[in-house]
Amino acid sequence: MSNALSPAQRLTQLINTISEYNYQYYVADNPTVPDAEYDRLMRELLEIETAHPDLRSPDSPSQKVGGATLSAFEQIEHEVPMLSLDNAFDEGDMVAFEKRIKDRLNITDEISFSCEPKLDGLAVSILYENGKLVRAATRGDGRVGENITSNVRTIANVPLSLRGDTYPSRLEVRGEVIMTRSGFIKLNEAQISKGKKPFVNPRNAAAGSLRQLDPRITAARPLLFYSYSLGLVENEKQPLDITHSARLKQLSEWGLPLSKELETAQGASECLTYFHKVGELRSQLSYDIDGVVFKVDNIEMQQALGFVARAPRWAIAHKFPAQE
Ligand code: 5U1
Repeated sequence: MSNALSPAQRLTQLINTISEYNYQYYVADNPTVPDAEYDRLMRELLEIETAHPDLRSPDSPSQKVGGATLSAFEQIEHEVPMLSLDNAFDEGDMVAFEKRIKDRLNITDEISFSCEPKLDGLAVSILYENGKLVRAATRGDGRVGENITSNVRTIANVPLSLRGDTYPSRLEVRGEVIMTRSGFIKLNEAQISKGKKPFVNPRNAAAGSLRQLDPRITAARPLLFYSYSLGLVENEKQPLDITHSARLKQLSEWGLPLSKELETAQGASECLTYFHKVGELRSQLSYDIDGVVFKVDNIEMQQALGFVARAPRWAIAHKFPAQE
């Protein structure tokens, strides 16, 4: 009997291998394959798909190039609203934030916070059903956003399929789409050389790139996505962790990218240390940030604290002074 794989079998093998390399590169920050080998596998995959178009699947890495042009963006109602954040501008605001939480929960113990950079991009919600990316939407007004699925599918570090088999059957992941500073500079050089108007900053460039009706244009733009929370969760196969920080870590195990600067801190004083540390790092990061976000790490405490208007009582954005 021959050991040769059928085109369908080889294609499945290539999709799995390339998806794993993408995970190692974008999420685990541990590139495991030389570019030349990656390109060779990608070429082989494209050759099989060209020879057997019926075998082309929507989760193939080849589908990152962008599909058909849209005539308009459809409106999508978020099943779980996308919230915004209250701001803190100084140490006093942070101390008052912690005090409000302790008073409301009637506790004196130190609160554990998840500490995250506040990426200066566009908030996006991505829905996975049975591990497959089925929909992505902008935040819009928090209740209704725009369907930008075709564009989000082209973002290099957004997995089209989740890893493993422990993810809930419906899982919504929220985060920020950004353009790196180096990608922004290159894009603007290309804009200028084509006689086009340059973008004002990476945030505007990311926003403009996501609002393209032709996903092939989005695919050519250097966008990245970083997760910061969960939205809708249905039919968990295993209970979700009881802390926000562990839930984020779980997202990365399912293949979703996280920013590297995530930490936890005890109390407002450690939060302020994190604020100053990330402030020092700010100019060296590959993307723009406009502050840091602190979230009560314990999910039960988050639930007990609830919301005021559209902002949770359990989170705050500590903004950096505006930069040129
Ligand atoms: N890092 C981070 N950015 N950010 C923005 N976390 C985070 N959380 C947000 C927003 C609007 O909203 C929470 C209420 C989920």
